[in-house]
Amino acid sequence: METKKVEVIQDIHAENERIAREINADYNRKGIFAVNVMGCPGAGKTSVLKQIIARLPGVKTYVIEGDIESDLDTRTMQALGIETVQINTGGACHLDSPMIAGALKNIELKEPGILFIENIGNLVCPAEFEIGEHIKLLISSVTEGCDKPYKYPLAFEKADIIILNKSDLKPYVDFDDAFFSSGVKGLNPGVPVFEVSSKTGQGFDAVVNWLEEKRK
Ligand SMILES: Nc1nc2c(ncn2[C@@H]2O[C@H](COP(=O)(O)OP(=O)(O)OP(=O)(O)O)[C@@H](O)[C@H]2O)c(=O)[nH]1
Ligand SMILES: [Mg+2]
Repeated sequence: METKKVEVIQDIHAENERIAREINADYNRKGIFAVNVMGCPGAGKTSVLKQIIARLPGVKTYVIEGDIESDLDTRTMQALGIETVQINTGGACHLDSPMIAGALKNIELKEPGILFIENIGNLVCPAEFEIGEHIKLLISSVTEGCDKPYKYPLAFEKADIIILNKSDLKPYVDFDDAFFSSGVKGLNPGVPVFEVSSKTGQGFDAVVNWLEEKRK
């Protein structure tokens, strides 16, 4: 029997974006505002979400936690009474829309509200993949250094809002505010940047006001 080699070339990004559009349309039907939370490992994504959600008592909130392994962050959120589901990628360094579609089978978005999706800790790949979100929230922290916009530009370029976390640690690290700001402005002029501390809660009221305005 003759065998033939068949080459199948798929545009992975195009398929990812097609599914992302379907997910987004479903959110719109349900009155869900979806936030893709990105940042490097340990930037404070989970800590920031705890602070934000605590300031939204009248709003139904849901969380999807993305991690390579473990359900530690999911357990943290569930212990606070927040409806949360876990995605474990088993190695992949970013979430994609098929993964989100799978997770959405495990969480019923019954009431309108906000869905926060904590992406894999990584300052590179998550920015390349749409996952059906309405906005991308990038968390950077002073302990990472002020040069990150220059070295990892895509995440800063694509962000709709940037949170600069761990401001309480500024006295202990060399963080050049002007250098950070001009890096951000060069990539993404006009993006709002909020400086916060998830340890003290400082700066979060302004973040929540911005999110609520954006959701409207
Ligand atoms: N001092 C200080 N520590 C913080 C702040 N935010 C987070 N941390 C600490 O930083 C560490 C990492 O915080 P997480 O919220 O787990 O970070 P993450 O980005 O969710 O981490 P991954 O999910 O592992 O990528 C923890 O020990 C937090 O307590 C902050 O504003 N100030
Ligand atoms: Mg986390």
